[in-house]
Amino acid sequence: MKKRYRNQINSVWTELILRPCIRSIIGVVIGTSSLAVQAAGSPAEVVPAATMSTPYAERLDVRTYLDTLAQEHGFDRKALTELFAQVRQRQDVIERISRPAEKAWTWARYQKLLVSQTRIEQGVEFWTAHADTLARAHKQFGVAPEYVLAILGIETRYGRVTGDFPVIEALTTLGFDYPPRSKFFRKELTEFLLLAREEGMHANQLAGSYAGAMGFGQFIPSSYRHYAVDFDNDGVRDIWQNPTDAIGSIANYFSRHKWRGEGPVALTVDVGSTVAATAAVQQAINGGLELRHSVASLQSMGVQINGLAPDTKVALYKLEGKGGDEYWLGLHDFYVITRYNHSHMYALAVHQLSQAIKAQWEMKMAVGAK
Ligand SMILES: [Ca+2]
Repeated sequence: MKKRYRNQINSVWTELILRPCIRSIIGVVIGTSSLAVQAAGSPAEVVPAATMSTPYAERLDVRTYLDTLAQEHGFDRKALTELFAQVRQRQDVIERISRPAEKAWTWARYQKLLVSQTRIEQGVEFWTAHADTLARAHKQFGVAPEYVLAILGIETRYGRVTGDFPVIEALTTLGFDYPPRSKFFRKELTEFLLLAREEGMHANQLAGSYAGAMGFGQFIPSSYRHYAVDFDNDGVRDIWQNPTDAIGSIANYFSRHKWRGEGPVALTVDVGSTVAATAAVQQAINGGLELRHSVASLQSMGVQINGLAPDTKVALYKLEGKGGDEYWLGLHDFYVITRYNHSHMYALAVHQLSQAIKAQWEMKMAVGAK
């Protein structure tokens, strides 16, 4: 669980939780990396009443942090005090992050929400509008348009739902008043302040998710700093407003996480009930995101796999689909998708949405060619 927050955080969570008006059905989180922050305590436990009444700029822990920030990164100490004097604690941020994880979500439900016809059609629309940029990203980074689109679709409905929390308030609240993840979020707060300075943006004017994920692809500040690219060469990396930069940045993120762009991403496999019940297969199922198994080793357990080399590295997942249990193999690029959001259901939704968008796009192209 510890590393789950390294990269992306928000995704589906934003849409379900931050914008209940848009997704009115749900008040809970689904199986994305957002789950990582759910673990500890109720809001009442994690926010001592005494800290709530003291403005951040006056709190000793915050002042110490700002001292360090000024020393280590050369920020003007007085400007930091002025900035943080405007930062309010956001109880709603703590409430959202503390909400019980929606562990009960089945794959069938998750899939229905994320791999929807609307999201497929909007993906084709976005492809139509940005075909040249997507083709250029494919050429430069080796990531096919449909995968970039699926990320955009699942994270923010192609830029429609990017979060409206002031990022500095979200990250300060979580960094100082949410002990279970304070170290992580305090680091992201530092990254955010560095990012704003580097990009010439006002730190108190930038919006994102409750957890500080920003823009079309919901990059957290450290991801933004490390992976965002200026894909239209205007001198600014803007993944808030600029779809061209957003496309390049997502493709770059995948590329930097060793996306191959060849061979299968995920495959269904047949696991009979007798085989599924064996101790070896039980142990192999849902055993984390790393590709711990080889095709040969799963075959030796009785899993039916065709068309893959015996030494192919895979992970085996069991999912509760609409027609019953489904077994899936995740391959190399499936693992890469999980670097964006540490969840096998997330990766499978991205993969399936990508394939559906691609199929519809090809159909559209075929009709257009006639
Ligand atoms: Ca740019």
